[in-house]
Amino acid sequence: MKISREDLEKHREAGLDRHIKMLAVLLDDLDSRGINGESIITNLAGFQVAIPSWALGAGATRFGRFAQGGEPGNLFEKIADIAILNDLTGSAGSVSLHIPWDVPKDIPALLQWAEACGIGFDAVNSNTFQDYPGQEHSYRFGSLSHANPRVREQAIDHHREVIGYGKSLGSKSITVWLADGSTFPGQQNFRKALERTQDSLLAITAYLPPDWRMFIEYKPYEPQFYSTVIQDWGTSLLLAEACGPKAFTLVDLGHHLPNTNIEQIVASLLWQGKLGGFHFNDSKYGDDDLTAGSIKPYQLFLIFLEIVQGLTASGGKNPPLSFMIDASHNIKDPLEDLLQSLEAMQLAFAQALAVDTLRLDHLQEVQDVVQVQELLQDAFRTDLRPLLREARLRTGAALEPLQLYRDVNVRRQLITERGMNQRASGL
Ligand SMILES: [Mn+2]
Repeated sequence: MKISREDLEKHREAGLDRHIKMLAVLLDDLDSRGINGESIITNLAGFQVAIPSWALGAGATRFGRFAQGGEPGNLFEKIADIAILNDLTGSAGSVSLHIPWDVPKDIPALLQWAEACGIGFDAVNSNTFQDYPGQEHSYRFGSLSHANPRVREQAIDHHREVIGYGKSLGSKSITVWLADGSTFPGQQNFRKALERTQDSLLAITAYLPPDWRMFIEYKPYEPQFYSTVIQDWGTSLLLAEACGPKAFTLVDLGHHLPNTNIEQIVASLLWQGKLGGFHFNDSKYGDDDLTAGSIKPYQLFLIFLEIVQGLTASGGKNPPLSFMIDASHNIKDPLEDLLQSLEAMQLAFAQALAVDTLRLDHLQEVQDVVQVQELLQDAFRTDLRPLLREARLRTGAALEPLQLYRDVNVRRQLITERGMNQRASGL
């Protein structure tokens, strides 16, 4: 299944008149406020987000799973699904692989297929939070932090293997998220667990190719319920500092305790030049893995504002960021959910770019609390979607990705191709 050139052109033509009118009004309005809409469009057209190989099928909770059919049954079909997202949006040109859920078997064939689909390979992800058939040691009581050196060595070896796959596919980074921790007080020596984790990460860093980066993800709880070894951004930053210039902190929006000021974390990490990237999602209570921007769109805007401002202020000290989605889709069509996440991220990026940063800086200096709020909320409340549509027009994508997805009935076509019962590996 592929979006046909003909369907895409028909769709773009049908919406063009309305789009041109709306864009002209918006550009005029922005111009009168001293905001360069054209430059926002250029930024949006270059904005890229990696799609996780583990989030293309129906997700599940502890209580059940509700598949809708047409799920990709292998990595080739997953890449085909991502190509659909990319053809519709122009902003989803890469996949983030999860090993061993998606072990590439025939690498030359995979590379050829990905290239034909216009999809590249972003960060590879390791997995030591489950045991796999044939594995010698269990990760029941941890992996990189495990008390038994043989378990740690097995986990380090797994990371070397993941980096090896990434190298052969053209990836340039690995994301490490550990489930290591404890579920009961006293179960684990905090200090020793952290020390062992640091040693293991150093061994992995030593194996990284020169042009690679390692992203260290943190999370306060779950699957362990009393402590997590890498519980927060501070712990991740300590480890990234210890591992040197190739190591960075990764912020997953769902990996915080309720009401944490994530935008401030982003600012601090950028200040130190140690922010590697993001896993985007949204949540109400915990690590809910919901559609980006579905619960707290204002927070998403404030995070992007810190990204825009922080990257500029860092003057190249912080390398370009990796934007990835890490979501799970329990009741929505996974591809529709991802389209909504992409749209929300682009919109938040546009809103952040629509803030007059010189004026913001001035208002902050003179402590005009009221006008600061006006300035931020003005950018947030201006409907900037015509800029997104224009960016998509220019990259050859759809004016309204979700509408075209529905109009050509992608899911029904996928079900016809793949059937109802095929199950995608992943969350
Ligand atoms: Mn994540």
